[in-house]
Amino acid sequence: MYGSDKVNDEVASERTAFRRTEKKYKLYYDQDSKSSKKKKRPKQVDLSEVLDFKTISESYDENGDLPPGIVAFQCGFDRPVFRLQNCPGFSFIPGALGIEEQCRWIKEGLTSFPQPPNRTNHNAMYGPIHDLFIAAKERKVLVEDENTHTSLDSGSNACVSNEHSYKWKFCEEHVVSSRGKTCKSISASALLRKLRWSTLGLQFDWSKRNYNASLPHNKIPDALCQLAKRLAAPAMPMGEEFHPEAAIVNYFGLGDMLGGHLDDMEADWSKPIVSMSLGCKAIFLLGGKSREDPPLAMFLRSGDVVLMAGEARECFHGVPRIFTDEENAEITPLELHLSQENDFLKYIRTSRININIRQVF
Ligand SMILES: O=C(O)CCC(=O)C(=O)O
Repeated sequence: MYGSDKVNDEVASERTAFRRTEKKYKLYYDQDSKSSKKKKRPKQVDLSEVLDFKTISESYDENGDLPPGIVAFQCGFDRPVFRLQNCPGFSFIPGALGIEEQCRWIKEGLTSFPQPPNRTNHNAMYGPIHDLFIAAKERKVLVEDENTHTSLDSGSNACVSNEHSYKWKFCEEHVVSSRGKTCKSISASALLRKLRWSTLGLQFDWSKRNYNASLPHNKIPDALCQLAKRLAAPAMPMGEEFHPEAAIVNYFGLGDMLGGHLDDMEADWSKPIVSMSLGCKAIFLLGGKSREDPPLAMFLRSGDVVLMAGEARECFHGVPRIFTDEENAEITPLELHLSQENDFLKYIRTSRININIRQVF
């Protein structure tokens, strides 16, 4: 594509209603705080139009009131499931996961889910990385091992992938300093901050935008499978059971966003995507079948679950913003539960994890 076409395309895509709403909520900083030495201040954004299912749920519990266009169902949970009249197949279950469940999946999301054979965004660069969270906790450094006979200390990541030959190993900081500038290295904590996704069950191949059954994989862990089946129930076609076959785990840090997209690589769109939110509050945009349809913005909090099935599977959606600043982070209950587990707490105070579970076939 010629450069000018690309520029024109970008300008055109910013004109879509979805893109404009993304830009409205995306994190920007105040100009003056950017250049000064003071802490950067996030630009104030008007959140008055963002749908808040927490307050909707509270007022529904109190007096049965619902805003226009929203309906509530009792679907065998101890709380109502909310639906939108003009988006069939979309369901929102505020606070579906209790605090202990949230803590459990935050921990798994950081420890077992990114473990090989599950792939992460780091695979392309470093090959499979084992025990990233532990390495970050132990302040280790991932080092390119040019000499296989070298005496780097522990945690072998040496591997050969389809694309390249990799020999990266975690080692102690002092080993790297003693080797000087001759080796490529990156700290485990920087890699943890840069972790964007991991894939469970059938592995999703982002380069081909498809599931690749020939890639080595483990089944979705049974506890996650059972939870997804229970959560999927309100969105399942009558008499059918959800079969979780793949999950994508998204990790969001300060300023990260997930652009508007469709999840269209699964065979049967009558089956829901079960999407669980953990950690910092976020804004979710639910658009229509065209990027030109103005999306509806709603808050997603830790413990909330969204189901997208049927027609809702054809709707563009994305996450333009997470709130890591103290004013909006709202993770106090998690802080109390994780107070003994400082490394998890440190991570989740400024991050969000989304686990979305899919039936592929
Ligand atoms: O982070 C979220 O809540 C949405 C994730 C999502 O849309 C996806 O992974 O396809």
